[in-house]
Amino acid sequence: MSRKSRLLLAPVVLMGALALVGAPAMAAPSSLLTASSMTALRSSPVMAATITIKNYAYSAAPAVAPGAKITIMNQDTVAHTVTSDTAGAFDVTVPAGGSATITAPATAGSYAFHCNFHSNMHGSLVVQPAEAAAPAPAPAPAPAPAPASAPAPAAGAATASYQANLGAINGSNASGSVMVSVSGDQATVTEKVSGLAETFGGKPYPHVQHIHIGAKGTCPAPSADTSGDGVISTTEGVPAYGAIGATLSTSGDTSPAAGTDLAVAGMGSSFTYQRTFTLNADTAASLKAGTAVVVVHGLDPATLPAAAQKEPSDLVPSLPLAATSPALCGTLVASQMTSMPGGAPGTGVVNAAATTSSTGADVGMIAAGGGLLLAAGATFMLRRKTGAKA
Ligand SMILES: [Cu+2]
Repeated sequence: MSRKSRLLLAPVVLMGALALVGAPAMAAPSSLLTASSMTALRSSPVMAATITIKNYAYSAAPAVAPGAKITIMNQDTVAHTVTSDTAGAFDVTVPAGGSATITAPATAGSYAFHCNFHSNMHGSLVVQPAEAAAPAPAPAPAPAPAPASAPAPAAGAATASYQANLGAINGSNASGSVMVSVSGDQATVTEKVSGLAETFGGKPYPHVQHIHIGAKGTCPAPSADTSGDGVISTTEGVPAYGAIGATLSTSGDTSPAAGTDLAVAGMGSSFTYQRTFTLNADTAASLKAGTAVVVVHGLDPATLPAAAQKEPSDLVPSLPLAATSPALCGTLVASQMTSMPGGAPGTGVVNAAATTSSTGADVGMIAAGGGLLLAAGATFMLRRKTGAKA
């Protein structure tokens, strides 16, 4: 990457860290919400309103008239969307630090909305006819729409395992495999990747990685490149793999809020990742439904078409498009393995191959996965030893 890119990286890491610190401040906007809701009850609907996004939360908007213009200001360092739960009512992507507008629906009602990238972000918009005698009901703080059988598995529930073969996207030529073992609400993710972009300004290239959820559970086809720039951006892939359900960070937060924190990304062209964390209900449900997709981001800019090399990232505009675009993708499918490394890998591998795949490629992947688990176990032991010494 160029020196310019390197200069840009430092503030983003810093902001990422700040965002991380700020993320738990989700409680703060609730008093604001109440105040605004009351305003909405007392006043007639307005023709223009502003919704501010800060710390991964939407501010409340006053009741608006049908067709009102609503400006959305995004104060976060990552992009968000304002997408109506009712398909087609409104949908806009708001770049990091930027703004966008939507037009209120013509039909009065309370419209719940969410962020396509961050499944924990919800809000609602009340559209009220100007002559309405009775005020519309106060906008409820929109409980998350309960995904089918959403509750996280009870503690002590039987272990379930999922595996994904990670395939190259955007010509990354990378490859990898992932296993997710779920026990109760704890998920242990073991991953091995290779062939990714190696350095970023002379330092190991940060590859943010996530479990994306809640969409088709597929990896985007080349036709997903709706902008025609030759690169499937993270946003363009969302209809296939969905929003971020969990961040496969190396430390700290594993929620969607940590999604673009480069400081906790996988580093370099090849790495082994293993971490156990508490699985949120949405991600647990998506895993069960077969719609959870692992995506590893970050391309070598030199491999992009010339014009696309100059484009900003759709997620973090201060970074180049290459930095956040998908490089690896794979759908997590249930396997028959019932225990993690330490057991007899041979048995589990055979079972998994027999039940989840019908192609030679998949069998090869799962067999490789068995090897990877052993390798990961060894690496993990080594790290612990090193850590104890320090
Ligand atoms: Cu992602």
